[in-house]
Amino acid sequence: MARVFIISNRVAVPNPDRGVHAGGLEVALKATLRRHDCVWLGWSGEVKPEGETQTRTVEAGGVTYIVTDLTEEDYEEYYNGFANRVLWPILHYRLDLAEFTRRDLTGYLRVNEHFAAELDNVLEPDDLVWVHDYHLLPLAKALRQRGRHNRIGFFLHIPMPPPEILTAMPNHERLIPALLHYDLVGFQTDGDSQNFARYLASECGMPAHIPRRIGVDDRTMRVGAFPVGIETREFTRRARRAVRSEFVRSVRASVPGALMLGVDRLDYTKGITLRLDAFERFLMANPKWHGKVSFAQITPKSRSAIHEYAQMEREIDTAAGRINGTYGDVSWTPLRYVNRPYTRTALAGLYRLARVGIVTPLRDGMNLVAKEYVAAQDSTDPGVLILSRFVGAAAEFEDALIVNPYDPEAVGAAICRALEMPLEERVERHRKLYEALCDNDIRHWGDRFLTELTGYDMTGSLRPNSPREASGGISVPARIRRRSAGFSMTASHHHS
Ligand code: GDG
Repeated sequence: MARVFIISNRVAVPNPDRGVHAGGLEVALKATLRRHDCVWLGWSGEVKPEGETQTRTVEAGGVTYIVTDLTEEDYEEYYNGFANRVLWPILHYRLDLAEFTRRDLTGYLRVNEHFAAELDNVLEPDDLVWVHDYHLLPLAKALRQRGRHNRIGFFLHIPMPPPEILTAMPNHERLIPALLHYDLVGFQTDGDSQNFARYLASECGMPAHIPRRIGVDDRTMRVGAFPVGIETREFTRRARRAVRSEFVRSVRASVPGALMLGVDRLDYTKGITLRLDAFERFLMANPKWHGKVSFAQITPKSRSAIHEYAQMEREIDTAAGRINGTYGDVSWTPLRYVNRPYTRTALAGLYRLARVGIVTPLRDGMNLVAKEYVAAQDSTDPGVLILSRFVGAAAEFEDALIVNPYDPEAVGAAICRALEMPLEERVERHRKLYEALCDNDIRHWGDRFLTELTGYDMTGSLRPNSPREASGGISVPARIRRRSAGFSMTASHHHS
């Protein structure tokens, strides 16, 4: 039977010693891993001296995991270098933070070749390949160069900026057109798909309108939006249970008045400094709320090896100290800023406790925190979501309080509006947001992508011998169908 190969930078090998943390991709792929015969290949997370790296195969829970170590050079050039110092900032529209070196690009291409070689050792001709995220843009090209004709799909979890930004990336012409080697390229939103189409038009001579079919070559490449969701009902149940826990009770007892909550990896894309600025302006403009609202910002550290992150850490620390110093009282700490991670259950309980969820990234592919916050609410007395217009989730969440994160005064005013919103309006907004969540549950995400990739109905198990037309087989929620301006094109290999 054909297998589904999932390829990503990190691989979530189940490990009882690892505790309760489930990686985001693991949750997103749970249904796919359960329903199909899957092999998951990627970096082991270990860095070894040259000559000591290994590739290991582990079987667990019906899934085969193939994990490979990186050398110190790989880790510096591919991961910390090109992926996180060039692609991450540029795809998040931050040209000012990109630090390009040829050496890092070479490392990035080398690790992609290494992944392709590992895959080439084990791939059968009818296996499907599903590649994830910006670390592995050129992987299909590397596989095609090894003579592989498998169906290969790619999903980008982070934003695809417009060509005006993308073309400022040194060597973009080597990397972005390499995506034409995939059979299907998926993005979080239609906006991202359209940005990619505009790049293909301006840089690869493809027609400027979103085409159904162009070119004359033998392979059709399709592009579409596959917005990532969460396990909605499971998360609601978890939050309902968690809010009764000892931990959440003790937090509730310690907060005088309402709680506002932010949860983000410590990353400059998340807009935390401007969010603190907004909170400060809210406090300045609304003395009546002093002593009656506390803002908890949970921010586990990430990528501390990159100096932009260390600098941002210092900025946030300074702002946090200033806010508490200026507005705090012995009996009231306006801001609780913490860097430690919490369990998923503790987070679910805190979301449910919070009267306001504040999600104000400057740019984000989707943002699952916004979705988790909505799922966690009590529908009879829900909290209010303040949401940046620049996250993928905003396309599905029109009923949140949508804000421009670059305008701290407006965000400050939204905080006040959220805190004072009448019950009836909160219930109505939450009802619509919850409906949007259920329309796009993560359980269907993998199946939608794989169905589109193969043209078979992939909602059950793999049936490679009974092809059905994709249009008859895909089960796409109406809301997504309306929004999905997918398109196909016939790719010519000479573009890359
Ligand atoms: C990328 C894209 C896209 C956070 N703190 C803790 C914790 N978390 C969990 C959250 C959420 C996840 O991490 C974060 O997901 P996001 O979507 O918000 O952001 P990224 O990590 O940047 O993810 C993003 C996503 O990929 C999926 O495609 O939505 O746009 O940037 O689930 O709950 N989990 C635990 N403790 C914490 O302290 N257990």
